Amino acid sequence: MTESTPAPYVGPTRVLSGIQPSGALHLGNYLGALIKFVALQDQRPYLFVADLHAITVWQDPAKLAEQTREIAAAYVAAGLDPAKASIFPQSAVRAHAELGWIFNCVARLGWLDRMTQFKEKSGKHKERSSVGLYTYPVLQAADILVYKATHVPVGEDQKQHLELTRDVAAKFNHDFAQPGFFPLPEPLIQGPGARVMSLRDGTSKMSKSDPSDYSRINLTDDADAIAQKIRKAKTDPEPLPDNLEALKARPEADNLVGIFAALSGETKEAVLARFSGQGFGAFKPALVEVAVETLAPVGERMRRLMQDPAEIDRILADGAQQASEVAEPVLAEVRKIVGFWAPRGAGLA
Ligand code: AQP
Repeated sequence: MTESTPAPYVGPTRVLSGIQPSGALHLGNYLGALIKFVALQDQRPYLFVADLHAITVWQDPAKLAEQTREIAAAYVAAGLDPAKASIFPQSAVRAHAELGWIFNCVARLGWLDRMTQFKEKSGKHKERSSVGLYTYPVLQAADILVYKATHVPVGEDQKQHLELTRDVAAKFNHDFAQPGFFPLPEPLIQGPGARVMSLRDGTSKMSKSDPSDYSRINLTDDADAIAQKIRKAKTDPEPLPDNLEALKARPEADNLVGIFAALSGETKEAVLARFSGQGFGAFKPALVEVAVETLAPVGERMRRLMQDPAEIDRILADGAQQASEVAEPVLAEVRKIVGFWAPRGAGLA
């Protein structure tokens, strides 16, 4: 990639992230993203519902708006306060899409060719995938940079996309001779919940699109469903070890220990210190307890919120207004930097 002019970004710290309304949220989304959003809410984060990203694969138009409300409800149910966090649909702030196009002309094909998520999602049918799925990381760069966001809490699967965002920012700053115009945003990934794996296969990511419902715990699962899925989770016959190194060759055990640690706010070492020498017959009931205690109330709040769609719409509309107030001036600056036409004498905003 092109070297950027090394000039620091001088601007406020700004936190931003999003989740796609492409299906039921699961424990991976909760631990990898939602609880981090809540922990950062005093920084007044911008949190969007990524509907433009969701349509990179087919979404039923009759359901998309409802799915969007569901993600907004999950944000609030997880503990986000709309008075602190701006919660909004991505498509309601048009500046994302416009900056996305400009960034399509900044990003290089070679960068996108390296994106592993496209390879995974397109599978054997690359030619039949949408162009949007391919350029998804470029729109993601626009989502972030249109707010000049500096910090992006995400799960580990998004690390490569965040690197691309930094490359886009650096190349834009360099090509248009605007050192420090865009920040190079930092991903916030750390923690035992950064990569939650399937309950059926410790080597694949817990995912909305996994055909097996037993591979994931959905945020809307009730206590019985959570307990049953954990009881049926794949494990091995060995007792838990007393060190992390010994977990490495046991992906399913490693995953359950990581989930326990993330749910209880402990380190994996602390969990092992408590359970080493014990088998899954003892560990799973303890995991059920902490999972039900944490997740069941979130699901319950989500169901209650979904009964008041007008309130969710109000939150989304207010959030979109707040987000536009930040994004529009940045886009206006970008349009000027790129050299787009504007009436003579027109100001920036
Ligand atoms: N398994 C996971 N562990 C930790 N974090 C995860 N995230 C997703 N899966 C895990 C994080 O959740 C946020 C929102 O993800 P998304 O909905 O935008 O898209 P995704 O990563 O594509 O989610 P899925 O479940 O894997 O959906 P499908 O199956 O449709 O591809 C992101 O911060 C992500 O890192």
